[in-house]
Amino acid sequence: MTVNSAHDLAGRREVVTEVPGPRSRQLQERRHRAVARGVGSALPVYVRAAGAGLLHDIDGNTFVDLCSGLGVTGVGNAAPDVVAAVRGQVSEFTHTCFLATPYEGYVAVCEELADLTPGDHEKRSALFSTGAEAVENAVKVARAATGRAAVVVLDHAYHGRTNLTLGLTARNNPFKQGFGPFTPEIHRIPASYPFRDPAGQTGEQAARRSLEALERQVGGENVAAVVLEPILGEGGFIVPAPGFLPEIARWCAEYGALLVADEIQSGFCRTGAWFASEHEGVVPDLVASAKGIAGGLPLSAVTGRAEIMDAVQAGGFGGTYGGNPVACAAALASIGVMRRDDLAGAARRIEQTLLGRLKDLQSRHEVIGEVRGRGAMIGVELVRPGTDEPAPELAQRIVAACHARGVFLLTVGTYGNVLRFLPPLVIPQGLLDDALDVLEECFAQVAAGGAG
Ligand code: PLZ
Repeated sequence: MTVNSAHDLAGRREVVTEVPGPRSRQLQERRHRAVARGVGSALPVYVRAAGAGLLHDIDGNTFVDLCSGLGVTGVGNAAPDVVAAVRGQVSEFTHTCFLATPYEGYVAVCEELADLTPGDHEKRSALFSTGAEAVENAVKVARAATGRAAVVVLDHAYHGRTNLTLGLTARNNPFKQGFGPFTPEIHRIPASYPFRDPAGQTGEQAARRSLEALERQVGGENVAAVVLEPILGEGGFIVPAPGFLPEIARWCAEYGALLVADEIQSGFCRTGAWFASEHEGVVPDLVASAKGIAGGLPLSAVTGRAEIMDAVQAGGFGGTYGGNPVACAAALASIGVMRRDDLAGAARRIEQTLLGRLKDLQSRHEVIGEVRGRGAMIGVELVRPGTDEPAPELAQRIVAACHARGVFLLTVGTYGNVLRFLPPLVIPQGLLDDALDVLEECFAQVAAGGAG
């Protein structure tokens, strides 16, 4: 590969200034005068370059990346194949609008989606730019195809920040506060949250309890779709108890409601399979994907059964940028890398390393309530010792201590108390091991009462 990209920058974790460093702090001041307060940044170090598991900032610090730009750069940042495909495409044409004059890349991405998403039935796809747009369009499809209005979502769900998807999202602050009213006919049912559910409750029991309430309150025959994340992402990397997803799928089939899997964060090899629904053999009617699909370029999709997707009238889908040619080229290159380098296998290896090391850490620290997740999507839920009370301040202290030492990870979860491990799937083993060594030090330091 002749392309030069930051992907291949040799490097290791290195902190040479305070974090954030002086240049980042200067930029941060500039930012405060220009960028709206509502837009946050978890770690305000300004990035200069990024590669396969490393973030290089403008102060000369290098961080191990356990975030992947919120689960986007699974193939790595500036991945050489993606860079080459994007360069090739931008020099041919940057945009026509598929609604005006089409191009092959769009069709090819939809063919890949038909091939890769669960189920071997005939499928159709429509492309958009953001995850929220994909979810929003999946709801449109479900309503058009069923002629019903009600949409059912889970507690702890996150589906986006547009008005409809905020309505679907569970958490009020900071996502929804002040932004309502939201659209009607959204109904929320309890999720399966094994760490917090009654001991011994099976996934099927959790689903039955939620669905019985739904039948009483809404009526199964009024439900257009159940929209769910097969692994709850922003809600805290919650893996439902086995049997929960299959029971919801069974119920949807019984009532003629559609099962919409929001695989925006869990899709494209992230959990050790192409899509997380596969772990329980669930075949959703519609799949929303985004994030990992295109190596950092904005692209999203709704993929589903041909007859359901085609219930939408000609011209019923659109958007100026949906399926932009540069984003499609990036997606085709990213999918090629995932296939060629077996990144689902890579995610399973990351899972082994993370679960092994983190469960070992759990055996030594009472504040670790649960270690959970699949593939390269692993969460560590922190609690006050001897209880299941969330410990968000502790999570913040651990994360701050990691940042100061050059390991970039975030917290996640409804209660803000889950450490979030979401590394690029191509992260070298050495970097992952190093980041976990640092994490152990941070736990020891924080446990000993040290400052972050
Ligand atoms: N569905 C499952 O994880 C995006 C949110 C970042 P967009 N998650 C990151 C933030 O705080 O805004 C997400 C997701 C799931 C939908 C979305 C929305 O995708 O591309 O951010 O619109």
